[in-house]
Amino acid sequence: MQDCIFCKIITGEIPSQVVYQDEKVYAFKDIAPAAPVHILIIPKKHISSLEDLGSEDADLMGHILLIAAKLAKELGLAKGFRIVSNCGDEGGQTVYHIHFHLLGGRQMQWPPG
Ligand code: DGP
Repeated sequence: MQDCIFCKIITGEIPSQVVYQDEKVYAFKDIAPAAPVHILIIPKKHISSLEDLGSEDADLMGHILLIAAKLAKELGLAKGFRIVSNCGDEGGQTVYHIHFHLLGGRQMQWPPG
């Protein structure tokens, strides 16, 4: 999508620190890390947010979660980690290309802010 910063990151138009990619998924370091490990995992297909998912995206979402667990293992997050997807303004979403935050390397708190 033309004005989407994450679509521009996927194409390389905006630089990023990639940690993983395959034909369907791109994962890169968050520009403003909220934890020692903070990776964003996104589909290469533009989907605005969780509420825009269709049943045809079920395999893609499953794939993303499997990649998240694989990256957590590779990045040494053996003590635990958190996956977050903010949805909509009140959910705290600021970039409208669906993404999953992989956070780890410190004790997480609950409830989140
Ligand atoms: P959210 O607030 O859940 O929509 O998360 C958006 C995240 O995207 C936020 O943690 C900061 C990150 N981000 C925004 N712009 C860029 C960018 O240009 N590069 C990178 N690496 N991350 C970005």
